[in-house]
Amino acid sequence: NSVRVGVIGAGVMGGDHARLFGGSIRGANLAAVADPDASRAVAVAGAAPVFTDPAELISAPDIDALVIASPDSTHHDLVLACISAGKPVLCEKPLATDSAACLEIVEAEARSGRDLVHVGFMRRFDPMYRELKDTLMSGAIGTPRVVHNKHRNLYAPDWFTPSMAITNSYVHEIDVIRWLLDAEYTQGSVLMTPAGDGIPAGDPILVTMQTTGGAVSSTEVNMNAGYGYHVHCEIVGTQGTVEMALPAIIRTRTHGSEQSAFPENWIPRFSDAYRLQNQAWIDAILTGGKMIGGATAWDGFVATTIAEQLVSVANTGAVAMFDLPSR
Ligand code: ISE
Repeated sequence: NSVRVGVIGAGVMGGDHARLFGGSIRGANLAAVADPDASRAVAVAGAAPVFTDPAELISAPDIDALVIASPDSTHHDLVLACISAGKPVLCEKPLATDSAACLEIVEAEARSGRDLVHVGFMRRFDPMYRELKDTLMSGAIGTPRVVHNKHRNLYAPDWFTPSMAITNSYVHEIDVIRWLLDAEYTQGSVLMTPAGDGIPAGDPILVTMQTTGGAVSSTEVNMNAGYGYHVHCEIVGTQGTVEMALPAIIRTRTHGSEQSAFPENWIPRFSDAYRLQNQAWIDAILTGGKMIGGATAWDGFVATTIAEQLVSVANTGAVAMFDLPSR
């Protein structure tokens, strides 16, 4: 019994999902890939057939479940098409580019009466984030007060717009901090840095947030850090702190210096997270149960609605007092 997965989008993420479903996920197989550029689809599809129209892939009778890894602006329509087809969908973040579109998805899924939609907030499955959460929940560091985050990319892709630092990158912290703390956000603000050295204004940014439990967070989102991909989180509690120890799993010493390598992007850093997330998604489909630990459509809505409100104050220096409807 194998779930026949169709992957939509053959870019960096679509390619990685295709590779995972092509052999690393128990109970699933890569059944097709769709991309408007057939040659890109062929490059990641292996022996699986390719489509140029994602709608055809979604409705194909021999496809059981879909992964959406196409550009952010296409997510809304594609997720709705999956719900209409009654097929489980794992959509890369963000769920949609604005909160109203996310809410439409939440409502369409509720009408279907099934848990069809999950969002690829894979950090929830990252062993390092999981250990941070376990340590916090054990009570070892007391009550959490501050969460410090670094979110650094080697360089911004050419299609990146300034607000995407929030809507496409910082959404990860929006999701993972509320998951770590089991709290919601009450207010937030964004500090911008000026343009210089060929890097546009507003890169890096510093985002500060207040949460319902009283803990605050600070996050540097840097799209052009220049040295590698680097995500780090430290939680300060009333009795101690806990943080990610290493950027890499090995350290090399030669010629009087010490080296610890940074990956080029998020795929090596979060490889375990993607694999464990995709496995949990397939396990839930096979058993007909709930996906354990995954982000729901509601979580996708929360992340986008908070991101949207931060973007609206980003250039003003004002504090956003978040408006989050009740579930
Ligand atoms: C990218 O889309 C991701 O999802 C990565 O995890 C994130 O670190 C990066 O900044 C985003 O652009």
